[in-house]
Amino acid sequence: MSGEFARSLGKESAAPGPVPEGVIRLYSMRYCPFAQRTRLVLKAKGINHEIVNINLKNKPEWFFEKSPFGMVPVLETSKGQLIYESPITCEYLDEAYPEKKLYPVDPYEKAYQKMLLDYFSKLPPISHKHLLAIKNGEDTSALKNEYQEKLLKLEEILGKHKTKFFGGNSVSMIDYLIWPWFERMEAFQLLECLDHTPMLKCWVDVMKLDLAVQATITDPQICKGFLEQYLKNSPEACDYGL
Ligand SMILES: N[C@@H](CCC(=O)N[C@@H](CS)C(=O)NCC(=O)O)C(=O)O
Repeated sequence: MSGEFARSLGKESAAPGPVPEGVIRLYSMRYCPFAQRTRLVLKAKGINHEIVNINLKNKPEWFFEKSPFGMVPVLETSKGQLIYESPITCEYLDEAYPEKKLYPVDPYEKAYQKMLLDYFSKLPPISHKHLLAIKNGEDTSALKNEYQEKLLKLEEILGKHKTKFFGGNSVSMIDYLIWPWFERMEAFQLLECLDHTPMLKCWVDVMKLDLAVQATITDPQICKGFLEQYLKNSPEACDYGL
């Protein structure tokens, strides 16, 4: 496994060569929460992979041949197949590498995790708006309340199921798919929203013990530093801390 902490490739870079047999490549960015989903799944399943970091503020032209919208994450196989959109990359990995399945086998349970993901997908845009509002010196209380309210529904689910994780008593796909935004709550200045959701707070604590989470976690202060640079559109943002 290589490339995780490598500097990102920018406009002036040459496209990397073909993906070696027996390896899968991930085009990523060290601070991207969507790409972290894919990195979590790669780690959790112990898949042999390499990472190519992309400078999203100074993208190489060749990257648009890998990713039509110029976004990470994208997976590339040794056959040249390209897979993008983070939930799709994660599901692809779970099916292409079937040992240690992360999605439940039961069709309803799997559908349930996808419905939960659909619900969760309303949260990241709120946290992003919250960050921009702070940057612009605006009042953020309404956004904070909205975020907190959405978290209550997740709290309700944990309470109803009486399980440590969202898919049962061990970690599964849905936990990894939503984790990156919980890791960033401090950097997004939303941590206090967890004060009203004690079971969710416990879930955060147990997630921090997971080895894949530990392997991909970023210190909140470093994440804050990155965000400041990213919001300023600095071409150095994606290599912050290197
Ligand atoms: N819906 C996409 C979102 C991915 C995404 O927003 N990635 C961001 C980085 S965190 C990106 O590539 N941004 C580049 C751009 O918007 O130009 C997914 O789930 O994979």
